[in-house]
Amino acid sequence: MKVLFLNGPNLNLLGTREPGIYGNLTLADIESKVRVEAAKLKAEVEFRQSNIEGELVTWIQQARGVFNAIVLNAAAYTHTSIAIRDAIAAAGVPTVEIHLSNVHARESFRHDSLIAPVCRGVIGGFGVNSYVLGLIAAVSDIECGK
Ligand code: CA2
Repeated sequence: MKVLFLNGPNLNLLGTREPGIYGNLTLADIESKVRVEAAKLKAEVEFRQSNIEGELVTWIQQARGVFNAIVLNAAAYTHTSIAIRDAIAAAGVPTVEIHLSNVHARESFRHDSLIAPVCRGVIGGFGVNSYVLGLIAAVSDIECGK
């Protein structure tokens, strides 16, 4: 079971700014917590982050046949990117959309997700636990589909 975690723009700044919204943990701290859960689930995880939409699109395309699932925090591209939506649909790799914050409790422009319709489901609002829950959802979803 191989799960690819993809992180979108500005998530490299986690732990350095806006702790009130996104918490104090860095992306490396989050990855460590996910790896603890992955070991329990006997899943292999890979973590990547990019500020570039096209790089995320390429990684989604390349995941086909290599990863069993993608857990994706597309950050602001969640609300804007038809290219990422099309890549998820084309790759056919089951994808879980995640968010640190509860986007529905924030500005209205964050309420819509262009990628949610092509994802298996959406988890948000639980901070670092959204990542851990995303992994659990991805692994159990794949196991159920076997
Ligand atoms: O809540 C989430 O995980 C988001 O995907 C985060 C995105 C935001 O655009 C989405 O609406 C919800 C923003 C990520 C920016 O991360 C920062 C981290 C530290 C300091 C500044 C930005």
